[in-house]
Amino acid sequence: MSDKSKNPETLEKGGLSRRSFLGASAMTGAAVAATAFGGAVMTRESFAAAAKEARSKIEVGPGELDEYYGFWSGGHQGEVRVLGIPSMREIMRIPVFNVDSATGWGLTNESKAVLGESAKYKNGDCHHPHISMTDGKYDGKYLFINDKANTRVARIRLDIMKCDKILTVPNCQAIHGLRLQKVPHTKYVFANAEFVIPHPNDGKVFDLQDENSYTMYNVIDAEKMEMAFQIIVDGNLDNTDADYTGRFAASTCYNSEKAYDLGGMMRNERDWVVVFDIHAAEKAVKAGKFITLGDSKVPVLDGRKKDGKDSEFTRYIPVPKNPHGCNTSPDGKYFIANGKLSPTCTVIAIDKLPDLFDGKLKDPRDVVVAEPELGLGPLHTTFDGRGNGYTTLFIDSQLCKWNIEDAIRAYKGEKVNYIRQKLDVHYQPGHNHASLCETREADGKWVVVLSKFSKDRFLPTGPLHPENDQLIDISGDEMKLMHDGPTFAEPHDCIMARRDQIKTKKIWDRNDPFFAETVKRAEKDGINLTADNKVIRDGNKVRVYMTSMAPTYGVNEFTVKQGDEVTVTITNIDQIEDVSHGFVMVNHGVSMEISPQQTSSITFVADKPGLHWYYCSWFCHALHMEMVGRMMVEPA
Ligand code: RUQ
Ligand code: CUA
Ligand code: CA
Repeated sequence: MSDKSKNPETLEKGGLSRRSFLGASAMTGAAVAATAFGGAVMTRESFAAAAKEARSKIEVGPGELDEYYGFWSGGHQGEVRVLGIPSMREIMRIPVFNVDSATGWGLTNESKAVLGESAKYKNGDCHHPHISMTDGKYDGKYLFINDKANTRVARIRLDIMKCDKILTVPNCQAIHGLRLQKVPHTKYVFANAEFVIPHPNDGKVFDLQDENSYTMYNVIDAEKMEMAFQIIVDGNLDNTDADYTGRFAASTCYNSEKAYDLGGMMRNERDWVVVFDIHAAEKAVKAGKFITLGDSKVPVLDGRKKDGKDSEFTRYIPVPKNPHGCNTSPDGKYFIANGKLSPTCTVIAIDKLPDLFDGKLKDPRDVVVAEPELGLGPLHTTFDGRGNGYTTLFIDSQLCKWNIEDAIRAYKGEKVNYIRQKLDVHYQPGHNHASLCETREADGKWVVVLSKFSKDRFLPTGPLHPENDQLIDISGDEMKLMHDGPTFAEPHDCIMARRDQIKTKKIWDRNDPFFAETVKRAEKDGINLTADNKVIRDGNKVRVYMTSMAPTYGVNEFTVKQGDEVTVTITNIDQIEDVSHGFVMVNHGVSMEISPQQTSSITFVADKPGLHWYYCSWFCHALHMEMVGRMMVEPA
């Protein structure tokens, strides 16, 4: 990196060509810093100095810690990744909707209990990770994320960084947009079901225009991870966000046409943002004004227009063609809908919404206070807490910084330029996310732009390329590109919290609910998990209980009969931070993690006679290789 930044090849006589500009900024972001020099001829020295400055800002030296936690959606890979910002180093992975070979997620009994019914699905598609809040600030308790592929919402406990609840949303297909209630605290998770489906979906009706074909806004009790209620809407639902009063949430709809194909979905010049009055919806549920669908007991409210009349809890605000992102400004004033097929963003004043619901404002467009033209393909907007929006322009491959109050003045007819800067990003950006931008504490330090294409930015990896998550410094007047971060299988979105906002456990608590069911089962077998090493036979079910302590298992051999169903339960009695053990039964598809003071269990069928080794898969000791045992299977 340092060699390249000094390479005169990246400089051309009289300034930088666009091509070399890309090459140089790929390395350090120095070329972007160079734009501040107003096209002046740069010397090799000034170029190197700018590059050095950029590097020093993102460098987190050996032994130093990052300032922010970043939680990255793993896209259709199904997991969540933990990164440090600004280094962009990946610190950890949290399996959620995927099967994970290292930790045994999707294989162990504890993880299967979390996955429930949906354990049968081996795939997921996460988009939107969001951290729970109290009073509009991250409280560091949970992270929630959607699964578009199998219509689920998952919760991750941030103290242990494990998924502890997964809910399959009933009566719907494809959870896409997901956000949390910010105020007074995250009582609800709001989740958009994207696709319109017939109700009941029993194969008798396939017509999307049928009045019983619709999709729903899902309100989930965040603590119980159970459905609170659902709201039927007109059109479909894309992204959503909530306000800072606790009363309103808004969602974009790109398919007001209820069409089934591209041409149809682009027919209307305007689609809409639907605003939900959550308090009014709660009231309607209390008053019993709901229906239920099929065997589901979840209250379902009808938020569609009837004969041109709005429901008590929804309003539809027309906005230009096929909007995508929906973002609340951190001052709590605006919902911003991103135009996608229109070069504009629509700014909705949240303080005008009560009048719209009360009927004092007749035209729903009266709540729109600005519609700035930003560039081609606006997808998502993030904020610096200093009054600026940063909108990704998918088609232009740019990040556009603009001033919200100036855009409002321009909408009123004043001659003001609201655009502050456009920065090239690489390439085709989707989401972007600024540090703490979803909270009252938006601090305007970093923006990550999640680019969908990386083309030539990394060493080639064959036809499939990584995505490129670019780190941009927004602390000054100029945005400066700092880092290119390759990522796998489309993270879509990420979130950053200050490191002091996330408090993690060093080792497991023996009373942790994560393995409480396993502890109960052991108690029934009369086992003290931290002391006993025992094999219990129960017909053709064999339960092997053992401890682990580096570098040995409490049980180093056991015998079963071919065809027995074997459950191995291991309690890691090591107390030392970072001494995790693993358990792998060779040729049985069995693998799991057992971290200090954790109990993990896994069940399999001993279907092959003979001797089968098991071993510790997590390097735990100088004698880690010797941490082994044997399962003897007697032929049936
Ligand atoms: S969406 S690239 Cu799945 Cu968040 Cu906009
Ligand atoms: Cu225990 Cu390696
Ligand atoms: Ca449309």
